[in-house]
Amino acid sequence: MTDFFNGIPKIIYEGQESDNDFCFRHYNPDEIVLGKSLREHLKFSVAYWHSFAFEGGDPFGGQTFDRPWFGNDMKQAKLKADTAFEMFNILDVPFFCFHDADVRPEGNNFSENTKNLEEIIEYFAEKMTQSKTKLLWGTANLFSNRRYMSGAATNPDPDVFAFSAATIKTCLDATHKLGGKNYVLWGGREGYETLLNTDMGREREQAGRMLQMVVDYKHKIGFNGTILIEPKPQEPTKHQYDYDVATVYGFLKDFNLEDEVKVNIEQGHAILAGHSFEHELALARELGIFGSIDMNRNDYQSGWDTDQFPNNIPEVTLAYYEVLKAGGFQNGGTNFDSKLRRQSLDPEDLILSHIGAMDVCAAGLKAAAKMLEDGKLETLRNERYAGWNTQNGKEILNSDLDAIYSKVLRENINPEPISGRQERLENLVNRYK
Ligand SMILES: [Mn+2]
Repeated sequence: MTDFFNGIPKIIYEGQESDNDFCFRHYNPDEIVLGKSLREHLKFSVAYWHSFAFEGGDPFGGQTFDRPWFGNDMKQAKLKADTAFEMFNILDVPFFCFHDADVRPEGNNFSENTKNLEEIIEYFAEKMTQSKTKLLWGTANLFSNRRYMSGAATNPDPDVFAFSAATIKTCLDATHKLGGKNYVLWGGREGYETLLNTDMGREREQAGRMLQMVVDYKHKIGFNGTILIEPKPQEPTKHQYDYDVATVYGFLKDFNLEDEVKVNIEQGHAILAGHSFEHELALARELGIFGSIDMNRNDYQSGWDTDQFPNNIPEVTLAYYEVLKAGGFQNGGTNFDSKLRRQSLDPEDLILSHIGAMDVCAAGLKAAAKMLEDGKLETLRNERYAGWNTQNGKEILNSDLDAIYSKVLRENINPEPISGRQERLENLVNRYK
């Protein structure tokens, strides 16, 4: 046992009447909603990078947090793992996620990185035999080290592509060994800073080829998890090739990967792309590529990817409404890609941030479930399209311009506009709590 979370009890559900800061008010993991427990619906996951590797830096200054595991040796990496698994236990979260660079010391070359990763993965494997917390997904950090400054798969230098591909192999192996449910590719530097030095067509081809290799390797080793791409439009790059769900779908179709790869959708990235979270989730569901979510929120004034913990129940409700309509998570889950503000220095801040986020998500999911069960919203939506279910609607879709032209003349078709009833629907949605 470390003494980092000294005095903080295991967090249990006490309900909305409780006055205790260290309890759940909405998240009762055993509560059954739509035939499934909240634990199974929400599939919460702690993000290793934000909770244990983030030092508190922002564009104006560096480290504010002072954690006993900060440093670059194996002893500290193991202390970090000990503390992480203690937090998983305090929160009773079913999952966690990591990048290679979050968990192992940085080596001087590829073989040192690999040796360090293998040693810490061995340590994780041992810890996981004593823990209820499983791996939601693993990934490779192909963006922080200076070698990736011009991209990983999309780098103009083939040797960087090779280093990246070899690193992904080690991270897929690690994810497979730990029984991960998914493997994520987030192309933090797969884009460009200026078109003046960029061959966009070639870089896109490289990204497609890398993804094909990842999918081939997944099948080769018998990894049953899902391969996920995480869309993000830009920042710090000017442009990323995996801009949003629609762009990623076009990319997957282009490289014949639409049946192999799904998306991991982040609230903050959806906002950066000029969409709402529910837009991205609904589109992924309609396209059949919904995989998992990175739950967080962006600050709506500062306008950049602030990765804050979610705290807005009505927003989260609309997101889980789309998740439930997709049939819920299969391999995916709710990963808190959320970090403390740099002034939140105390160990208890790490716990309280997750308690609040888990409660907000639970309240949102319960409201979404009521909305879906009640069916009023879906009924009103279906009514709006009812014409398409008639013989007339079907005939129009199966017709051609000439025949439709004759029909409009013959039947003197002269449509009357019908209200979209937006305010009525907004009032309705706000009734569910
Ligand atoms: Mn983000």
